[in-house]
Amino acid sequence: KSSVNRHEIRKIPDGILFGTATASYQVEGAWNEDGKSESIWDRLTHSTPCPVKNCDTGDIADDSYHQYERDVEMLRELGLDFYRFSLSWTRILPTSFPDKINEKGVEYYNNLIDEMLKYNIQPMVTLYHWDLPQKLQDMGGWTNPHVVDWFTDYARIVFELFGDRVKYWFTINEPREVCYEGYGGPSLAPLYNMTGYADYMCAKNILVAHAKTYHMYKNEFSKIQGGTVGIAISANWFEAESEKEAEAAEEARQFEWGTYINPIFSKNGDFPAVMKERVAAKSFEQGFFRSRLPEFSPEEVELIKGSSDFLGINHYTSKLIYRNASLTSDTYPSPSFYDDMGVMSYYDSTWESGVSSWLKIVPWGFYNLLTKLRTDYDNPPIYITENGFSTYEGLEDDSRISYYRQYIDAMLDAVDEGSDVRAYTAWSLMDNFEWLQGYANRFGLYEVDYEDPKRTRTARKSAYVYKEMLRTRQLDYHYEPDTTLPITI
Ligand code: PNW
Repeated sequence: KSSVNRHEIRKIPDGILFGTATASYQVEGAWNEDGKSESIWDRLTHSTPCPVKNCDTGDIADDSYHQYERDVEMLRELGLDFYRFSLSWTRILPTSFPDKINEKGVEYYNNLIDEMLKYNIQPMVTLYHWDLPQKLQDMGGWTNPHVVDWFTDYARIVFELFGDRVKYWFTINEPREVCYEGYGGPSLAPLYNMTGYADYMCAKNILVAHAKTYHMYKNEFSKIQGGTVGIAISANWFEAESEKEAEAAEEARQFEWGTYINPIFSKNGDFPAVMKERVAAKSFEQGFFRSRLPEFSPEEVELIKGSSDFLGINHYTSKLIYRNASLTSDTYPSPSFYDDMGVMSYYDSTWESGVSSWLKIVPWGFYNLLTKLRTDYDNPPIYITENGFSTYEGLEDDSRISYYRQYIDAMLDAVDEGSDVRAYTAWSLMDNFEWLQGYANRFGLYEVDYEDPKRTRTARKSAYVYKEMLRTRQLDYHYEPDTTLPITI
């Protein structure tokens, strides 16, 4: 564990870019307008009984489809270097395939990108942030190996349409959540709930799709367009409960994010060794004829290795890890991802919590994560693609301000020791559709009024603080904004 330095006033090194992020389904609305077709989140939120808290849907969400000018105005109010947003596959390609390009959808993204560039705010664009075309899901979605072609075809269209202006690309947002929460567990669309099989199939396919997209860009677009391509991987910190649990904690890290980081960023590539051995051994024990974890061919290992210009990290919180000697098949269903991993986790009861029960404030975990990534993967360029805190409604969000200050402070500790952090992204620009939690949990620097058909956005106190931090390039724990004054450009 590190003791995070709490400087009273801390200089933020030049060169780190600052921005905020959102995702298409969480903010756009206009779910069936202008030719957009159905995604897995449209299907899920429209199903009965409604699976989302308060039966919320993203049908209208923040109405960003009609309010992109206001969104860009907020980026300007904050003084951001960049804005990270994602594209809706079904808005651009309503058939899922490249045979029909939806001009209205393309126009929306052109407008958004051009409006940002007018004010020198760089677009950082995620190709896939969870809203798969329903039609592709009907054919197995990320568990079908053909998804590699479906995804690279879509990516090609996107590079052709927007690559003249977009220089930062992320292929996939959080493969771990797509695969585990969507196909393994029951907490994201398409709610497959087939852990131990479907999550692993998805993991393989998503990594191959990512790598092929990366190489396509490098081979066919980068010379003309000159952009960079990476991926955004969720990586929380897993700390050993005590010294004797060091090995258990390392296994948690390898299963939880090594699955996706190791194949791309390690020297030898492939899934982590401990994971391959463990899942194979368990599978044979359980009577399978082969490992439930699909293998990469040697060619695929090479294809995936090094297939990112930078490592995007979404980081929110930390957990404590121990191995329970009496871990039985009742602890976790068997087979399952967590049974394969074979360790227990919990939150220290003294850690302060956000409104999301999983979000505990543990800034030193962020420092430990960045330190580990630097030493284990030869100091890759890192973009913090998400970091943020949830509250209920209300403009006075001191807990969010405190979270941001402590996490950025911890990040700068790692930077001082050599971590190559190039960008920091606050999640989120504004409140939005928080997946199965609906609109109850709020992550925004700006509050969104969901009672108001216009979805009016109002700066929270944290927006003032973030703005001042970027303006002065200083982290100041004592700065108090005057929120009676409007936030202006
Ligand atoms: C992110 N965890 O996911 C998503 O990328 C956003 O769309 C979402 O709104 C945001 O978090 C807030 O929930 C997470 O393991 C992935 O702690 C993993 C975790 C948390 C959030």
